[in-house]
Formats: sequence, structure tokens, C-alpha cells
Amino acid sequence: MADPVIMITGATSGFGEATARLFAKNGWKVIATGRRKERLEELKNTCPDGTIYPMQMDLMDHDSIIAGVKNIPDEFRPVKCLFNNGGLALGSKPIPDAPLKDWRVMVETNIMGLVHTTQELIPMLKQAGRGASIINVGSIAGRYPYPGGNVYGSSKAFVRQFSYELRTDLAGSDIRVTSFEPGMAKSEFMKVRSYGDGDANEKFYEDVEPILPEDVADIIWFLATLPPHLNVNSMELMPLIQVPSIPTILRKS
Ligand code: NDP
Ligand code: 8X3
Repeated sequence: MADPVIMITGATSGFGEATARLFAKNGWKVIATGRRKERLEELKNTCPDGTIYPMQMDLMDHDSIIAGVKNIPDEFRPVKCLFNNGGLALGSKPIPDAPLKDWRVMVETNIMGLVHTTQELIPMLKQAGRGASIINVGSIAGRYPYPGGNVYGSSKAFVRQFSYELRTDLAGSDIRVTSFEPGMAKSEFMKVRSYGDGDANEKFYEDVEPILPEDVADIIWFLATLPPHLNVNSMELMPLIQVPSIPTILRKS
């Protein structure tokens, strides 16, 4: 039987890269996507031969998604698991100081990129048959608001609801759908959020034990290889050092 195939958006860093490496090591083929071509090539060159198909693709550019999917070679078809992971937060300013252009990028990437990729992949996932799955990366930010979370958190709330809508519309097919919602995790997430400030990234994760990309990879492996009659609808994951707390009270004094 042919090796199963996973397509991962945002495989150039963080969760996506760690997941690509784990699946490639465990005998899957991986369609690894992202904008940074040199990182995709590096991934290909450091994983077992023939396991990685690098696909340069911009989630904000619908045409690049269509072209990328159209050009997937036969040996990487059909896709059995779509890991909709690529995304970002930009900035931490509260409303109304946050720049509209950052909001636009988050909506275009986290919402429209995910929707377009899903739409393009569904025919192939149907072909893959029993055991196929879509795993969407939401966030605890989509459930618990925090100052400055505004459009980022809202985009991730969309991901959770869209996952449930997808599951409903795909009922009767073999495709499982999961909304995976992690909390604080160490990747390049804060570097991107702070417009490229690597020091801010390091500082953010000082003195805490966050989720690691390899932890996420293990969970994606668990979800993608569950028996085909099971569907995890949503999974919220926090590091032990992060707690969901009671809503904030603003006292008069
Ligand atoms: P990283 O910044 O390390 O990785 C983000 C990935 O998304 C990169 O591979 C990047 O690739 C890709 N990406 C971003 N924008 C685009 C785009 N326009 N087109 C294609 N790819 C894009 O962060 P994480 O690994 O932490 O983030 C992965 C997902 O997890 C995101 O959706 C994030 O919102 C979510 N998340 C992160 C948490 C955390 O605390 N780290 C917690 C909860 C959710 P490239 O730049 O090469 O295009
Ligand atoms: C990333 C987690 O809480 O930093 O989605 O927004 S959080």
C-alpha cells in the first residue's frame, strides 16, 4: 500500500516544521508548504529521501493555493490528512490603536487562507477514503479574550466554528474534522507578532515551560492516526503553567 500523505500549511517553522519531521520519520509523505522556499528546501534535505514535497505557497494568495494543489505530483496523492496550521498574530495593541493593515493580514491568512486551502483539498481527501482528516489550528485566544487579542482571537474563534460547520457539511463522508486549540507555545510566533523582534520572542518564554512544537507534533500524530470511526471535535491544550482564569473585575478603587 502507498505511504499516506499529509499536507501541512506553515511547515517552515514551529508546529508545522516539527509535525513534518515527525510524519516523515514515521513513514508518511509530507507536502510541506510556506512562503520561505529556502526553509522548505532545508526541510527536504534533512528528512528521509523522497518524503518531502516542498510547495511554496502564500496563504494570502488564492491563486498560489490553486496552482500549488494542481501541481501536486502523483506520488503525493491523494492527501489523507490536511493540517491547516499556517497562521500568525501581528501586533498586540488594543482596539482602536491596532493598525488595520495588520488585521487584514490576519484575516486573509488565518481565515481566508485556511478556507481556500480546505476547499481545494476536499476532493482529494474524499479520494483518500476512511481515515482522512482535517486538523485546523485554532487557539485558546479564540475562546478566552485578552487585551490586544482582538482580531487574532476573533480569527481563531472563526477557525473553531468553521471546523464544526465543516464537520456538519461533510457528514456522511469519511473525513474527520478537528479544531485543535493550543495555548502558550514556543515557536517563532512572538517574533512574528512583534514584527521580527527575536529578543521579544526569547523574553516572552523566559521562566516558563511552554508547549513545544514537538509536543504539538505528537498530538497531531495521535489525531491523524486515530481509528477511522473516531473524531475528536475539539482539543484545547495548555501548558501546566497557563490557567484559564475567572473574568477580570474592574474595581472602583
Ligand atoms: P511560527 O511563526 O513558528 O510558524 C508559523 C507558520 O505559518 C510558518 O511556517 C509561516 O511560514 C506560516 N505562515 C504565516 N503566514 C503565511 C502565509 N501568508 N502563507 C503561508 N504560510 C504562512 O508559529 P507557530 O508554529 O506557533 O504557529 C502555527 C499556528 O499555531 C498558527 O496558526 C498560530 O496562530 C497557531 N498558534 C500558535 C500558538 C503559540 O503560542 N505559538 C498557540 C496557539 C495557536 P512562512 O513565513 O514561511 O510563510
Ligand atoms: C497563541 C496563544 O494566548 O498567545 O494563539 O494568543 S496566545
